[in-house]
Amino acid sequence: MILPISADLIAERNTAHLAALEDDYAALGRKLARAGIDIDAVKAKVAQFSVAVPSWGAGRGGTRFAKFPIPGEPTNIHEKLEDCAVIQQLGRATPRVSPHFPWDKVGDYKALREEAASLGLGFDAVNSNTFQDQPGQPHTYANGSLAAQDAATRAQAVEHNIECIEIGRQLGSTDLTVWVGDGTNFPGQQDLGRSLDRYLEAAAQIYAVLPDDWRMLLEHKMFEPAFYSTVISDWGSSILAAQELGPKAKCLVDLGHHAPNVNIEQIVARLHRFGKLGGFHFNDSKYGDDDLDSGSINPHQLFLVFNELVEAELNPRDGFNPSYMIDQSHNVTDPIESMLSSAETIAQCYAKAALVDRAALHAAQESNDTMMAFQALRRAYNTDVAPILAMARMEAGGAIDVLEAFRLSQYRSRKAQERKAVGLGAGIV
Ligand code: RM4
Ligand code: MN
Ligand code: MN
Repeated sequence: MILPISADLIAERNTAHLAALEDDYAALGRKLARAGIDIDAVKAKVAQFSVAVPSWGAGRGGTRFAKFPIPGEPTNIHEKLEDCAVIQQLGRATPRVSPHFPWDKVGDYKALREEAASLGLGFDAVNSNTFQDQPGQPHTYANGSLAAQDAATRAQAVEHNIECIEIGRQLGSTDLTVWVGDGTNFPGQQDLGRSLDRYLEAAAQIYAVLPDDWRMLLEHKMFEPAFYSTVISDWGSSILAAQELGPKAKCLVDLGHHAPNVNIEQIVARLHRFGKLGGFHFNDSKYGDDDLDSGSINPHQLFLVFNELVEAELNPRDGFNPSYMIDQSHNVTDPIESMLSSAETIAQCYAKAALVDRAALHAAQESNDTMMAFQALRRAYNTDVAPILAMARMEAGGAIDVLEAFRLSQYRSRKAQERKAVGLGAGIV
């Protein structure tokens, strides 16, 4: 396996940081031991935690107004895989890539799978795209896809999802994530009940061909591109649809897809209660589906979400095995740096949630001791777990200081010499 960053560079920088890391790790280990926690056990948990990266996240994102590409940005799935390999090589928490079709379309998927494997990567959930028209496509998605009034448009959208399953089988995926842009911009534009009927009927056709060991992940979103209503607007619509479709249909929660201030950790708990939590898309936001870097605005919310995910892990229902993915749009940073930093933040929140003294929390909850229940969470949240992550990363072959190693490698400027420039324009990717 030939990885993109020099192993010597990583080893040299790790040697320089090792004494300080060992010191910090030992100090934290003593502190945790006083609370009855074995730091090596927490490190072992963190070492097996992973989150997928989206192939499209490797490119610079944009807004409706503009996109500002950087030199050396990837222009196709092969270059995106190479960038994802950098993230995994340095950070060791992102071994899988989630592809999006037709953005990542190639002629030979067996070869693509081998190419990914040669870079130390596998594939995660496949994402279908029926929110954009493609050149030469017979029917437009201007008025929706799975919920469109036009039967031929719906059939085309179903067909595309079935093709995604077929591609995913070749890539080794076992999840199909379905997010549709269907909805309306005007009251009265569509019948709210009938559009859901059409969605359910079309989704059932996809579900009918889903392999036995696959899941169909329904991703809700309350707005954008439609601003008055969306067909799968919230977790309620999502779970109803998933329940109607069957056991292989689950709900996927994207942090940015709710009204402001919605209690997302409670949604996680609710979906889990009914065995329907299938996946999670991590990002952060100030206003809506901003797709900012995870934990950059509200790290406490991310921790509280993980607190519920860890509770769910300890009380599994219906084979709890959520698919975790970063879903961000990197408009002003180098996407590799953002994903390195985000994967670390996400794993930190997981580690903090794993530190929560569950016995103390549950006892306080049982006795209505609100302050001590809150303190059980606060103690974990206030613990700086960075040495645990860095140690786990280093032991797995990654870099103690991921951003430093990335910058020293000059990877991006090397790619700027090799890769052709990406086009200008607006858009999400
Ligand atoms: C949507 C949603 C989907 C993602 C697209 C690009 O808002 O988050 O998960 O595939 O954006
Ligand atoms: Mn998403
Ligand atoms: Mn989104």
